[in-house]
Amino acid sequence: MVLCLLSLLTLASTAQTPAPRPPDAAREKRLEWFREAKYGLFIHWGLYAIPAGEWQGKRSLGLGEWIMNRSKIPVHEYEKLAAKFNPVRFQPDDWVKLAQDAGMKYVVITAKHHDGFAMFKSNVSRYNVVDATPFRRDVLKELAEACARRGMRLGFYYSQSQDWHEKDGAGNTWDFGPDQGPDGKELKNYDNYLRSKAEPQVKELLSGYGPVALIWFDTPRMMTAERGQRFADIVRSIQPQTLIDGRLGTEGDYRSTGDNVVPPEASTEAWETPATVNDTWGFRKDDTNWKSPGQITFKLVDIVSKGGNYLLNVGPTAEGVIPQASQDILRTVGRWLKVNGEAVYGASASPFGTEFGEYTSRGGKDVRGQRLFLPQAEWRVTTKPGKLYITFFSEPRAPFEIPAIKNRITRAYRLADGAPVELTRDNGKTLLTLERPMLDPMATVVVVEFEGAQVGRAES
Ligand code: FHN
Repeated sequence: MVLCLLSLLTLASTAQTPAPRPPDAAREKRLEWFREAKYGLFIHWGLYAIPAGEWQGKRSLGLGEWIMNRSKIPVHEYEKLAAKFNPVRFQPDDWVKLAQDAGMKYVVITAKHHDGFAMFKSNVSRYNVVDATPFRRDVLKELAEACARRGMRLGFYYSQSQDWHEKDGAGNTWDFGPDQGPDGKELKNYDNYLRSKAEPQVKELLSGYGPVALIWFDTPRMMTAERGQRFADIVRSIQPQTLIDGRLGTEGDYRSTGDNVVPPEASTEAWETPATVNDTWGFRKDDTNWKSPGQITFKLVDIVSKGGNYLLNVGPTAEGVIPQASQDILRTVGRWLKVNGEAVYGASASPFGTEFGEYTSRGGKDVRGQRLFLPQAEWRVTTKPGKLYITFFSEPRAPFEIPAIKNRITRAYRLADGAPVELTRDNGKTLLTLERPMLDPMATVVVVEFEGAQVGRAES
């Protein structure tokens, strides 16, 4: 509990609410499905699943997919993993089915992570799953086909800047020296890497795998506006409807927060939090620090109540199996969503905000030197025309006071079973009395209906 509160504290306090961007009709159109979807499955899968956090008998600390960097593995050694990559238990339909059972509406898989290995057949580099492994199957093609069969949107993660396999890519300092000198001068022929590998591979992804929901760029090192624009132009010219995330290095379609960071306030701008179920993205055999279904449900509703999307990660093993613990957690949340999804999909942010918590008035700073935010986690609110969805994560003090609104409240009921919830009015306040114990101790949603479509805040 203390740990949970601490992590909420740090996460909530790191994000800054950016200035809103000018409206852009074409972008808003592209974003329609994304704003409705709210919840997606991230998949980090690559050669790093083989060492799974251990190199030459030694535990390699950090994220599973960073093992090449953390253990300073030379390219000629790391490359040998490709000859061992044979995930015979890979069942793309099962993966998509898991996402569906979990209530997720889109899938994003690592097409190429920082290690430079392509999980798809590429004509640009033979360092790919078809040409360099005994498996010889185009993983992305099979997943794209399974997604098409099951009506699931699919996006690709592509590490545009860091490529530790290439002498001119960013990030591999142990084989190829630093990317930049102390004065910032570039020491590698970075544009050579971009033009000969990254840009053509992004073209391949947009040309050979059907409709691509989004490209998830990451860690934009040395990404000048001009370089970023080259990628944006590729995306727009091949698939104009494909979304670009917030980590290209130039403006994307939506804002990506830091990893596992949930901002303290709501925003009308489209945004997404990428997050882990345990601590790593790529599989590590020693990482069993799973978040509970209740924690995941809270994070999902918290994010939606602030106007964002939740992209939650799994890290399949080298055999092609998504760890059972993460499957179980995701499916438990999925069962909750089956009953309570109306409060999530297509729902808008809270009109209130007081329930998120508050900045400390004592001038405290968090570990990053930013104003300290003290989050509250008892309840969250999402909205649709004529309705407020109040999700309780712990039993409210009876009676619960609905924050003041101008609209007349007409009725209240539990979303899960439609049972009426008692409403009383007292001195201009509207109070809810929720039966105890709460119907679902993990999270119980009460729908409050009001007159008119949009809620108007009133002075309390
Ligand atoms: O370095 C990567 C990391 O491995 C992982 O892919 C995450 C996912 O958001 N992105 C980078 C760190 O922010």
